[in-house]
Amino acid sequence: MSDECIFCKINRGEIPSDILYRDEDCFVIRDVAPRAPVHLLVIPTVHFTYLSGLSEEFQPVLGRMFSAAKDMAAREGVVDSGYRLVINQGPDSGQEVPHLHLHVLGGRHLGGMA
Ligand code: DGP
Repeated sequence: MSDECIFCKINRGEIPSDILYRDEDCFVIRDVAPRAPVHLLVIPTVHFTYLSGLSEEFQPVLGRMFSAAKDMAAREGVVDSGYRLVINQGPDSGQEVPHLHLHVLGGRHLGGMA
């Protein structure tokens, strides 16, 4: 946990947010500035910024995040139309929040990769 991290504050309930899904490893919210009709964030409850900071014992957390993303895509009805999973890492990616998270984007044609 980080005292100042927005996503840790949401996890602790200090910033109100609709939690769409939660398990022991991660939770899911809607992005505050959606770039597609479906734009969810899958966020690990453990605070770390980069995949490179993830020790081996936390690797199952990544599996749980991808599983949550898949399940949420189904709940949002975008499995057949397709969706995109994005993890931004560091300045060149445009990462704004320094707490690892998985974007789930869908509901429109997303175009090519940047
Ligand atoms: P990234 O650029 O990968 O770090 O994406 C961070 C995303 O987090 C960005 O799309 C906006 C979203 N975001 C930032 N603050 C909040 C917040 O307080 N609530 C919610 N729901 N989303 C937030």
